[in-house]
Amino acid sequence: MPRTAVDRLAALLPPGFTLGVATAAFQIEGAVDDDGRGPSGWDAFAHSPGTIADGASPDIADDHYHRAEEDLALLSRLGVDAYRLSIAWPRVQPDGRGAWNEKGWAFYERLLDGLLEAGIRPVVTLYHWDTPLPLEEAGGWLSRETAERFSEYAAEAGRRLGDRVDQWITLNEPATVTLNGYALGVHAPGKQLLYEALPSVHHQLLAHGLGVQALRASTDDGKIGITNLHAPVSAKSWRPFDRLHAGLFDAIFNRLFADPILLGRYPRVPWIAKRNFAPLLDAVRPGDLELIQQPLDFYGLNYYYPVRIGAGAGPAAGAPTGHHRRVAALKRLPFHLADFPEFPRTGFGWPIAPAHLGTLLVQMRDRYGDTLPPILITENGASFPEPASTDGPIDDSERIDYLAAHLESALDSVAPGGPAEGVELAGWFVWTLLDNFEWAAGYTQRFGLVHVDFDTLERTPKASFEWLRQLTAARERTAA
Ligand code: IFM
Repeated sequence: MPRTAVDRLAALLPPGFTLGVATAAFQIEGAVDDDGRGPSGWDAFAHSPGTIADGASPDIADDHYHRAEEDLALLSRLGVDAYRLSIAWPRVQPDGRGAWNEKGWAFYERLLDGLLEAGIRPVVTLYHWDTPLPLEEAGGWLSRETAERFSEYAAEAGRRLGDRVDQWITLNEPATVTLNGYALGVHAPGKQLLYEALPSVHHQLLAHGLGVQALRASTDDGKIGITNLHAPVSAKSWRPFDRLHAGLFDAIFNRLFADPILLGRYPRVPWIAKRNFAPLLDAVRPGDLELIQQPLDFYGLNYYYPVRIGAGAGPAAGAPTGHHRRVAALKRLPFHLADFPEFPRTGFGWPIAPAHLGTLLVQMRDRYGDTLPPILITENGASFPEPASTDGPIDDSERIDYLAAHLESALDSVAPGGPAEGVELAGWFVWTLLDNFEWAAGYTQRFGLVHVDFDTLERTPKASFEWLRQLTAARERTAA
């Protein structure tokens, strides 16, 4: 009998490979005023005029806080090995310092218990961008003190939840926080500081290092890692200035965050921008880099699309891919993101380039060699235009194709004889379970395996949900 595409893909999965789905608290929980939660920098930003594409509010989002049981049932039906969620720091510590909010912790305890009962391993991100507002107002990641506060929060999370968490992720995508939040101002906290945003890199990395130490001291269980966003970067042309700026973007986007963690040093930057990095070096104190380079159990990697860079601000000085605002800082950038006319695009306009995920894994091995822990692809997924409401499953075949092609590219790349042979690829998480509040894009970009009607909050699994369910089931059949 001929094997289906799902069976073929399942047969490629190595034993012990984790199949999971990921979410983030701020994008799904809603209930922003419930049970003692404090406001975050993102609440404040999203309620400022003009920041969110559809002018939407994150206050309800998917109302997951009140519908966690229903969402747990969906996860259970999906048959995934692991679920990556994040804790909203302002829900468990409204001021970002001092008193803990017991009701907030109780919510996460219930959630983790529910996952364990369903046989799903919890993967917990401590920081997925929702800084408690008082900390943001005191400087957020521009202030070294935020790293100290984060380490207290990490210690408490380890103490309370350590016996239930399988894998801890300290921070999610510090690059996005620095670039979109502090350099360009298209995310919270909306600052347009360009290179003056660089201290936020160092303080987040410091928070990571301190957080790893705090978790190791407060819990014996659980593996620990961080999640970085990565993209293979190429130049728009062979012209020296395009290549220099591609190197600069690569240093800023990829190496600035991975090198200190894995190699214990900041990367070299091309001469064109050397002077601009003074604010970063000024933030570094003796011993910091040793602290940042903590031994890790895994390295979380998020991949969505490759990047092509050209010198100069670019004809339209357009917003970063998928962002609606043309903020002033963009016009001052010395480079721009160039098109990929050869690739189809997602709803966000992101190029669909699965082979580049394989390339990225090769790059990680070449750059970091033996210092590279096992890699977990902690996010991979795509948005496509889908209706606001639906009577039945949406046939999101483009998403299925995107997911299958990316998973296959990653597996082929690390397989014996593959170009990234030697990289230990431990798992892959789909972004994301539910359509949700997609940051500055509001509710305009649907990434979910499950459709959410944002008026009724009704959940309807899409065809891609059924595809992932079949993949998890097929793997069990293959193993049997
Ligand atoms: O929704 C985000 C997520 O919060 C972080 N990584 C990228 C996703 C898609 O934009």
